[in-house]
Amino acid sequence: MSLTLYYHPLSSFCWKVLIALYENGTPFKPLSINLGDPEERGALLKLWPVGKFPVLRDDARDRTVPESSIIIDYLDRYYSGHTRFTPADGDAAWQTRLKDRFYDLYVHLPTQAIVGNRLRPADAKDPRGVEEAKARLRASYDMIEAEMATKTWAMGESFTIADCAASPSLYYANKVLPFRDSHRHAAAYLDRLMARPAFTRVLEEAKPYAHMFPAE
Ligand SMILES: N[C@@H](CCC(=O)N[C@@H](CS)C(=O)NCC(=O)O)C(=O)O
Repeated sequence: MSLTLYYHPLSSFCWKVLIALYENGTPFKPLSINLGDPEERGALLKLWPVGKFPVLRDDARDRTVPESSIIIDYLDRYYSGHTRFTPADGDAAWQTRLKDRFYDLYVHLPTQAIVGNRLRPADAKDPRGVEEAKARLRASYDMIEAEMATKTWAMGESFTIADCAASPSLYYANKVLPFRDSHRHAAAYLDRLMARPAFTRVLEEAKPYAHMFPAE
C-alpha cells in the first residue's frame, strides 16, 4: 500500500480527506498522530514543517502532499475512483473550487477560531475574535441557506470536493453556533452529508475521541 495519511480521528480538516478516501474506497494506511507526543509531532514536522495535518505520503510516487484540498486534488488525479471531486468542465471546475474555499475559509476557519478560544487559558481568551467569527458564520449560514434551498449537494447533483469541505465544517459549526432552528435548508444539507456513507463512517470512527472536543 503506497498511501499513508498522517491524521487524527477528531481533526476536522482530516475528516475532509478521509471522506474523499472512503468515498472511493481508496486503500491507504491511517497513521494517527498525537500532537502532544513530541516524537509523533516530530514525524509530522519532518514531512511538513508547518506542523498541521492532514498530510498524505505517497511512497510509490515519492511525494509528500499537505493541505486537505491539495490532497483531494492529488487523489483525483493519481488515485481516481467513481466519485470525481472536481469536474473537468472549466466553469464547473472553478465554481467547485470556489465552494471548497468558501467552506474552508468562511465556515471552517471561524469555527476553528471559536473552538481554539475554548482551549485558551482563562486569562488569554479573545472575546472579540469569537464575536467576529460568529458574525462570519452567520453571514455564511445565510448564503448556504439560500444556495441549498434548491440543491442536493453543494454543486447540485454531484458530490464534489466542496461537499468534502462542507461536511466537517458544517458539523462542527453547528456545535459552536447551532443553525438547525434558523436555517432549515442548511440543516437538511448537513443531514444529507451525515447520511453519506463516507461521512457516517468518519463520524463513527471519531466517536471514541468525541469527549476531547471542548465544551464552551
Ligand atoms: N489549511 C489546512 C488546515 C489544516 C488544519 O488546520 N489542521 C488542524 C487540525 S483540524 C491542525 O493541524 N491543527 C494543529 C495545529 O495547528 O497545531 C488544510 O486544509 O489541511
